[in-house]
Amino acid sequence: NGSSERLTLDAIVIGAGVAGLYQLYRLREQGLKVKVFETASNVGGTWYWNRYPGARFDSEAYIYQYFFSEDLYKGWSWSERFPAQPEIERWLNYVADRCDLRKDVYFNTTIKSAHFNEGTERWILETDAGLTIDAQFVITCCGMLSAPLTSTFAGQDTFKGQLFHTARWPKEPVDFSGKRVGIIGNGATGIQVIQTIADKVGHLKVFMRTPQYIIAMRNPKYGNEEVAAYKDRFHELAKTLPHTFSGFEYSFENGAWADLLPEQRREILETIWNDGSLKLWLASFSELFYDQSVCDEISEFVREKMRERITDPKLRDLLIPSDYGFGTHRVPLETNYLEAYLQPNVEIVSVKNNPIECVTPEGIKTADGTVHALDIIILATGFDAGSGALTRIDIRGRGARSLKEDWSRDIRTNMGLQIYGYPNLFTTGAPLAPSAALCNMTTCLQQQVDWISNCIKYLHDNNLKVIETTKEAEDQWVKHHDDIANKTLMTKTNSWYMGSNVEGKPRRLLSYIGGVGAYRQKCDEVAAEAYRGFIMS
Ligand code: NA7
Repeated sequence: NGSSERLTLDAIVIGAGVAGLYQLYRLREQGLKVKVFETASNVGGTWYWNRYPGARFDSEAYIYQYFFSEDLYKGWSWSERFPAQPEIERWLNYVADRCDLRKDVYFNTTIKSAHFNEGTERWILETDAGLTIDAQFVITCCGMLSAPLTSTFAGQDTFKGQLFHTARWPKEPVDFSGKRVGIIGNGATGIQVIQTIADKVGHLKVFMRTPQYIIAMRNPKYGNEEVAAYKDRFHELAKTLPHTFSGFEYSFENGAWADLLPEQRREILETIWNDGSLKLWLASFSELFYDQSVCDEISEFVREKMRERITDPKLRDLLIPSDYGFGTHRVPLETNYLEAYLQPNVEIVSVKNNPIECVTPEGIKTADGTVHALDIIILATGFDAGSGALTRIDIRGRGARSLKEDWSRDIRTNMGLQIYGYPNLFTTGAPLAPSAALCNMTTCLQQQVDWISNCIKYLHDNNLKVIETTKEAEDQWVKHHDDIANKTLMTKTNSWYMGSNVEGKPRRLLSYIGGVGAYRQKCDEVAAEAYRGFIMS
């Protein structure tokens, strides 16, 4: 608005989601003058934006939690094992209210640029509201999956009906009754939408390029007894979660695949399958991640489970994956997803060999020239993961180097916490740290926020003003990350984890896969050795 208001802060936090709220809490406790800037009109981050039908946790609610306050944990009662978005959004509002966080958040305000001033060694940030902020530290809490791919197809703006990306879903209810609806995308998001709206729409066309392996979500409701039982486990969970492979409750505890007889393996897989959670992926057998023959066997186990529910050979061909392995993509949890395709009003349009060409005023046009007439188009087409939220801000470090340009060549960080050339910029949920399903996000984000907060305290206690990673330490981390990643099957397939869903994006596994517990230990060691690999002045 052209005003030249200026705000001077010790620290600015970008984003008021799971990480940003806790980061604000921690830095305020440490006595810093800190404010959060948030594009949305309220707190919640992912859980504010993703209000599409069927959005819910794939993490058990009682572990997708803050563990810094027993009172906070025990003051909230979940209604089921994997609650839906409205309940999650209410919970984050409860956290904001209970910790009195809202007063330090600027809502409806987007950070457009963040430039490091080498003269003052401080950051200058500009908002879309014309506010200038001068801050010593910048902490990005922008989320791993928060930059939606909203403009995937030519002609989208010519469409006469309604068109929504799932991560920009309107607050007002969408009326599906009698409507011809098309959905593009059947990842974790698309699956949740499809199974939820199939019986509410007139006709549903699912434009499917790659079928998904699935895990049946078992989602019991919680009564007083279940709630009391998980609340009793607060200390145990707080102690164990940070040291597991994936920040979930479960660890690999079934022994080595090779030591077991086929019937023993089968029994273990059946037990885990019947429990229904990401455990089948993240804590059945670690060999799944790197041994092709184990991956093949577990893939066949899941295909068999899918075949039991889908008997029509044509549907089986369309819905059951055959050309990649289970767990090399994110595995979605589902409830009656496959059964949605048994309804007469639901149809699969395979776009594997007949890709979508464009959106027309009437609907979706495929390469064979067919125009599929639609009233509503849903884009469940995913995100520019990991890097997108940061490259959409004009971030400039030493020598005015641009993060967008740096990361257009190669996406690198030191432990996902700092980037060479960008002093006093800390990142959470960033590339090369464990995140998004390879970590239960609350576990990893709290650990990262704690590390950053402790680092800022260390600087303060030692009368230091600036911290930045050395190039060597960043190189070492990238190499360590790649060494582990390249042994896994995840790097041999295409998915957002590898950046392959965004044209031209440098290819690298975006999430650290060495394990959450191991990552934490490495971060702690660096801190204990007076921030080895970082220069402080
Ligand atoms: P994903 O997992 O990236 O899924 C995107 C889906 O959109 C996937 O099925 C894609 O098919 C499909 N897609 C994208 N572009 C096209 C085009 N041009 N044509 C056809 N189909 C297309 O995003 P989600 O939102 O489901 O999940 C992201 C993460 O959020 C999830 O993993 C959880 O961690 C939470 P493709 O597989 O590329 O053939």
